Amino acid sequence: MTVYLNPIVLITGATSGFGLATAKKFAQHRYPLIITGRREERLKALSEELELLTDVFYYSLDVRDSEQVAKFIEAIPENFKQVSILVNNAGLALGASSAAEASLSDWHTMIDTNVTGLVNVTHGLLPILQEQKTASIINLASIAANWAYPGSHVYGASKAFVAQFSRNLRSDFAGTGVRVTSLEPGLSESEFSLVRFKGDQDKYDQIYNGTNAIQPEDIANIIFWIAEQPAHININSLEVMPTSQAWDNFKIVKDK
Ligand code: NDP
Ligand code: 8X3
Repeated sequence: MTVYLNPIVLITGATSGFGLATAKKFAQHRYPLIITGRREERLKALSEELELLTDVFYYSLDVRDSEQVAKFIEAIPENFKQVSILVNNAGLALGASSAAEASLSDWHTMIDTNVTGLVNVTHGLLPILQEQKTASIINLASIAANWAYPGSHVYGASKAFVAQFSRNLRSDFAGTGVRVTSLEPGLSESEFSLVRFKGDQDKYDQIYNGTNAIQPEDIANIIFWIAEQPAHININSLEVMPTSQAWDNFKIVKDK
């Protein structure tokens, strides 16, 4: 059985955006990879590409389904089992209209994916992570965890869960080798906003055109940097925006 010298990295949502770029980044540095997502054909293609650089195990799964997650963890081959870097990245936003017009099913999907899915994977992996001398859990939260904006309702709240869950895990694992980070990006270009706007390219362009937004490779570099910190350092949270994004005034509305 191959025993790897580099830490084994597990990435959820590796079929696009941040997860895909992060898989490529770790592969360039020869870290063995476990990549997941629902779109199997993309996982297969990515695995074939990255196998030129490192060993890859891919597995198609829906993080919302705790039974699928448990089966997946059981199915990890022995030589990939000792995962020490978990990138909890799978997630999505659906809709950006006011809460009054939002669909309940979209709200459920965001909670099921961003909250339940992340919890499913984390809980399943914890026994393995705790066995490692040093382990990292890097959770993708968002600036929406920290700042309110119209149309963020359940998405922002689901990411606030991720940020607070990360801090709470830190408390539980203080003094152990398990490190936990809440990574909180702002405006970034990926399939994220196409998913959010249900494929509406015009809405996507209205937001991103001319903004010089964060790119998936920027986030991959940051994730790699977090994972590479010396064992006694824990990056608790890291909020990152493109220079073209900043806060605005509080909204003041007149009485009707
Ligand atoms: P993408 O839409 O490009 O990627 C999302 C990934 O999540 C895909 O690989 C998708 O794979 C996976 N995914 C979604 N639902 C599920 C599911 N039920 N089960 C398994 N995998 C799933 O978006 P980003 O790369 O931009 O987003 C990655 C993370 O970063 C998300 O958590 C997002 O909320 C967060 N984020 C994004 C920001 C942005 O502006 N882009 C900013 C801040 C945070 P598949 O469809 O194949 O299952
Ligand atoms: C995504 C960033 O600003 O669209 O998490 O909420 S934002």
